[in-house]
Amino acid sequence: MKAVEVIDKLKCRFPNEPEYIQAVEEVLSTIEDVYNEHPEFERYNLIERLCIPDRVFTFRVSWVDDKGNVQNNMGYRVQHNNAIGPYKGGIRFHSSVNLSILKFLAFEQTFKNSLTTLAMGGGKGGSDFSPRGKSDMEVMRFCQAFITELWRHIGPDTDVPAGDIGVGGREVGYMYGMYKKMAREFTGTFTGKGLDFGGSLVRPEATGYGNVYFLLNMLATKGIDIKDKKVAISGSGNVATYTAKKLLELGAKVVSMSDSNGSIYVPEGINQEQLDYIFKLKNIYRGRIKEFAEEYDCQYFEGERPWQHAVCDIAMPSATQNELDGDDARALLANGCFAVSEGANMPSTPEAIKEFLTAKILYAPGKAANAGGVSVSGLEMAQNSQKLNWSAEEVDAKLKGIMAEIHKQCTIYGTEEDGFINYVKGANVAGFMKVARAMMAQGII
Ligand code: NDP
Ligand code: 2IT
Repeated sequence: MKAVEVIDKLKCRFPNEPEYIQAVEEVLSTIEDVYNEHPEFERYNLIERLCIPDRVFTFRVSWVDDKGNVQNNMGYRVQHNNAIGPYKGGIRFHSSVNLSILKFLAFEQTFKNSLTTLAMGGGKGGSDFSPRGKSDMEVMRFCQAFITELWRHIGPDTDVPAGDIGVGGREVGYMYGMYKKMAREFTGTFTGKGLDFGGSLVRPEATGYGNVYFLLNMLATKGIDIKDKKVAISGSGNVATYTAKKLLELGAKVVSMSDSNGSIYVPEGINQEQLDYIFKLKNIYRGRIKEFAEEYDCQYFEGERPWQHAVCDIAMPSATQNELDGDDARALLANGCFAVSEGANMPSTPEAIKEFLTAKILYAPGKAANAGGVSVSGLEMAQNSQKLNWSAEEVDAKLKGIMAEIHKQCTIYGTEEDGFINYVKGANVAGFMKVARAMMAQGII
């Protein structure tokens, strides 16, 4: 396999899907050598079968807003690969959602889920519907309309959706309710459910906590303590807020958070009361991060991300894809940043990744660092199958164990001659090998 040739062919076939091509390019460039050590992979044209999703569902979602107007959105589900388990991955509701973004996310999810050690294939879905500014009833009607189309394609052993940007506990609850009604069954077809109806303890916290656990594993390779380290986080949603919560617990200083309108900068680090305010602001009042700056009289950078102005030791991008570019990476490095651990999926552009790898800092790609969320989703599926609930301590201990195992796999496949751990290569090769072995064993299907 020549990675450039595969990519060129994909570009011709899918000319309007830049994020999908970007994600595939990143993986293929790092697995090319390992792939070519296995001529049997090439005989089975494994690479194309792994890059192109098994199937994609596209549908119209029609719903009625509070004024009585009929609204139409697009709905999608990408079932990418189920070689090692049922399709598994979140649902994203955001105005920017399109097929390219969901195909990149489903592709990434396949490798991420492989790394988790659990039996989950990769998928992703969503809509260009934005819950922001909508009433509860509008969100409910939209979720119900979305599921009346999607329900026939999902199931506890077929495809198990969960949350992502714009989809939290409220949206999962509404979607699960409608699914249950249509399918006439109460099974673990969604994860991230409420605790009263099959949800797992620690699932809301899992992505943020898991990212901090992964970071601790990385820091341990250099004997660095997290205490008093300055951390810049982007976003102020599910992943960002629980990342901040765990960091505060461990004595680190969270100096920045953001939303799509701008970022706050608190050089001395936000305190617990201020973090509680952000939780309420984002989850109850659904307000903007600017209101934090007004409440606590701190610096606010309208329309800017944290990377250029927040002086930090560690960066944890936790908002969205391509939110940290080459200039941002150079600014972070110039300010002394020595670790980047990605909460979001593909937040760093290829140019930024190159900067981090050239500088040989600790750099963890999302598919390794943010795998804690889907891992606890896997644990939720296991609890649902057994009709049992595990304690928070039990789930948290398993999460820590899984993140340590993912870190170990990255070091096995990513350690270079001089001892530098290339986590990008490590995660891609480890994730790929398991899926590849399973696909080979199952024949051409
Ligand atoms: P939320 O919807 O809870 O929060 C998203 C945050 O990112 C908000 O602060 C939002 O700001 C900001 N954001 C979203 N889109 C943009 C944009 N285009 N530009 C700037 N800021 C933006 O989502 P999550 O916290 O769940 O997800 C964040 C990231 O983590 C995503 O990349 C997701 O794929 C990834 N992830 C999530 C997991 C999970 O379990 N939830 C698991 C693994 C990864 P605003 O409010 O202004 O829109
Ligand atoms: O990107 C992700 O891993 C998620 N949004 C979580 C997926 C899941 O199924 O829990």
